[in-house]
Formats: sequence, C-alpha cells, structure tokens
Amino acid sequence: MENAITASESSASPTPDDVANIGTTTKRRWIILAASLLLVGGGIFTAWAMGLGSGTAPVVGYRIVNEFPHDANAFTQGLVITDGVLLEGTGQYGQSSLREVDLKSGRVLRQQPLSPRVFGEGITVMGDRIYQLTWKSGICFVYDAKTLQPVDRFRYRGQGWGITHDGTHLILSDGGYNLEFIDPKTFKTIRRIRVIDGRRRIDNLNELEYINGEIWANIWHSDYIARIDPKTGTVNSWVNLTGLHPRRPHREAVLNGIAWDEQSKRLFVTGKNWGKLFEVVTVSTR
Ligand SMILES: [Ca+2]
Repeated sequence: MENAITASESSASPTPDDVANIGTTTKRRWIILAASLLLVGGGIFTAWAMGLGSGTAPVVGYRIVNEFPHDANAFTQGLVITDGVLLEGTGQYGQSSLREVDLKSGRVLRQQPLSPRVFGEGITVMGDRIYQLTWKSGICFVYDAKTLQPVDRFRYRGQGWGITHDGTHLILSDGGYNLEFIDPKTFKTIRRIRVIDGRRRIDNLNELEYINGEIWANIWHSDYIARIDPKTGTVNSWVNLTGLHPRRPHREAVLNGIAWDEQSKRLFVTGKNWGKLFEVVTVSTR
C-alpha cells in the first residue's frame, strides 16, 4: 500500500498497476474512515442508549499526553502500574495470560500463561500479591508479585470482570451494577455497593482502578469511565473518552484498561486488541 503511494509520488510516470493501487488505497481509506465514523457514532449511540453521562453526575473530557505501542493481540482485561512496573491481564480461551510489559516499547517482558480452560479477567496488585480474576470459572488466581509465580487461589460467586483494591479490601465487578468488597486474607465478602447515577443503576461495570479515594470503572461497550464513591456507590463524575483510538479491529475491541501510577501521578488507558496505550489527563468540557 505504502509502496504504491511512493511510486506515484516519484518522478517516474505511474504504471497502470500503480494507478489501480492508488484507486484501491483511496477506496480502502474511505472504508476505514467510514468504519471509524461508524464505530465512534456507535460508541456515542451506545452511551446514549445506556444513559451514560445523562444523569446527575458531570462529564469531563480528556487530552492525550503520550502514546505508547500496545500488543494488538492482547485482549486486555486488567491493567495496573505498581512501582513503575506495568502489568496486564489478558483474556480469551487459550490466549489468557498475566504479563509484565515494558511501557515504552509495549514489549512483553515476562508472561504467565493461563490454562486454556479459563478466560482471564481483571488484575490488581495488593502488597506482594497479584490477583487475577477469571470470567466464568469463579477462581481468582493469586501470584507472587516479584516472580509472577502462582501461590494461591480463591473462589467467588458469579462472574469475574474487574478487580482493584482500596488498601484494605479487594473490590470486584461482575459485569452488573454491584461492586463487592472482599477481605484479602479470608476471601470473605465484607460488603457490596450498588452503582448509581441519580436514580439510574449503572450496569456493565468492567475493568477497575482505585484512584485518589474513588473507584474508576470502565463501562463495557462504551467509551465512558465512571468515577464512583466507594462508600455510597454514587457516580461522582464521568470521563468521556469518545474518539480515543477510533480504528478498532472488531466490535469487541472496546475501551478496557485503566492504570494509575501513584508514584508519577500518571493515568494510562487502553482497550482490547488496541495497538496503542495512551497516557491521558482529564479536562473540563465547559
Ligand atoms: Ca486497572
């Protein structure tokens, strides 16, 4: 594709094949543009249909600070940065893994594959342990944070989607509107909160991140992140990331993955099978 364009821009006259290639290139660009617009439009429609950002909580926008390469084969289900180390949990049966990733190059430094029988979901690091949920297996794997070797596991009820922690409890989402607080020693459920914006329950809570006393949650199949009060479940505000990485390879390649670097106070987001990982800041849209 690029060669065809270069040939047409050189001093030599274009051959009939070059002209045909240019026509194909232009056509493909239009198709990509139309597909991108459909995806962005679809995202806005989905958000509207889900009622996101139309409740009582204010909506803020974003600005891209940095872009980094991201493994487009990674079906991102969990994202975390601790002590400058980027960790990612990926999903899909036969492709699920826990991995340490180099932020700047996107290269996988270390990787722990999961059994092909389980579908990896969210991850979090609490103390010297990494926790990784599974979608429908009801098993949370526990790893040594230094070696990435599995050291323990526990069972939970229902589906596993996102996980984070507040320093005391693990916090889990199951794809619904509840968040469950679990004791990391006994693995017992301590409490649940129902996430609401005004009177609307906010469903499809997915990947999570605990940031400055709030739980941030990706809402599945939307470009919105809910910032949730962990005491009440009320959405304090929304971050609208519409337009971020519009060239998505398929319908399930949705925004999913929030990592907050507490040391550098930097925020990173990516999506399933995205070729990029973004450092962003939130900005007021008023
Ligand atoms: Ca996260």
